[in-house]
Amino acid sequence: MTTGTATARACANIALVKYWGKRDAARNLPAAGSLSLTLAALVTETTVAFDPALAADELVLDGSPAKPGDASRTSSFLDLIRAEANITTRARVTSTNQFPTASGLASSASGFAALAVASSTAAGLALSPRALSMLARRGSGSAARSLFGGFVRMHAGHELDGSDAYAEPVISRLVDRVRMVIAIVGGGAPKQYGSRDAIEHTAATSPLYRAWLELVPHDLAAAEGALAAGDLATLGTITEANALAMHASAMAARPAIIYWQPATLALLAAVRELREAGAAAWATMDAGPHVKVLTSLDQAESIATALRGIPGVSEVTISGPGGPATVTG
Ligand code: 2P0
Repeated sequence: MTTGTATARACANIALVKYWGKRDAARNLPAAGSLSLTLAALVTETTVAFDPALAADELVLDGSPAKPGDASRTSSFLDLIRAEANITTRARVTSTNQFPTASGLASSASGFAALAVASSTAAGLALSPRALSMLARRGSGSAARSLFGGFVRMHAGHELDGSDAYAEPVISRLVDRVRMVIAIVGGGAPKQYGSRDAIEHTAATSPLYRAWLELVPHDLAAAEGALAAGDLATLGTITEANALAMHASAMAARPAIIYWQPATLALLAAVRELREAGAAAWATMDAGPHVKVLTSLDQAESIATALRGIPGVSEVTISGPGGPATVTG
């Protein structure tokens, strides 16, 4: 009988080369690799308490009982932990995001990374970072990357069982120089299309999906080359182009998936103007209307100031690189 309790914290990450496609939905295996930056400003803290008195798992998310869909996804993840630890005990999970949940700010990445670390620790499992990354991937693909700090590479792998689909850190001296300016559009309202369904719909109906998948390995190789060379301008150029290609594939789905709002386009134009004026600024967008701008430590404040005045932008935050997911209690 297990009664373990553990608390973990994990940072969300923003992909510079996006994950948008699966080779196996059941095992949640990505169709291509991806590359991300873990962010210190986007933190989830999760406590898991296995309790023999519970008849079912319980999930409290940001202070309220979770919606049935979130609760069942968490319970399915805990089933993986229970199978690994050979236990049947149910758990109480309390998770708090220190940023807007489910609005394209990668809360599933930090959420499932924190859940993987807290639940495996509470169940008495001692897993390697790679095993934890593969486990977190089963919860959410991007969560595999949030196990690690700084720049992180996710491998698509080839094995049918997913044993080579894990993330690992990428060492680059750029980690001391980069910042991400996060411009929130529309007050952090929940997104219209969850990324899981949107990925499936894009793969099933978009005539640009194949082209997108063919592009990713090229962008990954070029981005890794830029990281090795410490070349922020090349990394930024790939980051913005890759995000636009991902969104193009989603917009070409039938019916279309469009995450952007007018303020998203205003932010994209502002970033382009800043760049034309000599600034180091490159935009990326995920499954939501917000714009995240890759920039350098010395320019982050002036870029944030320039974006704050744009109509429809409700909040602008600067984040440095975050560290790995850790047990905190
Ligand atoms: C990424 N996104 O690379 C991309 C870019 C959204 C846009 O990973 O189905 O929530 O749980 O594996 O991880 C969001 O997808 O998808 C995501 P699942 P996930 O960050």
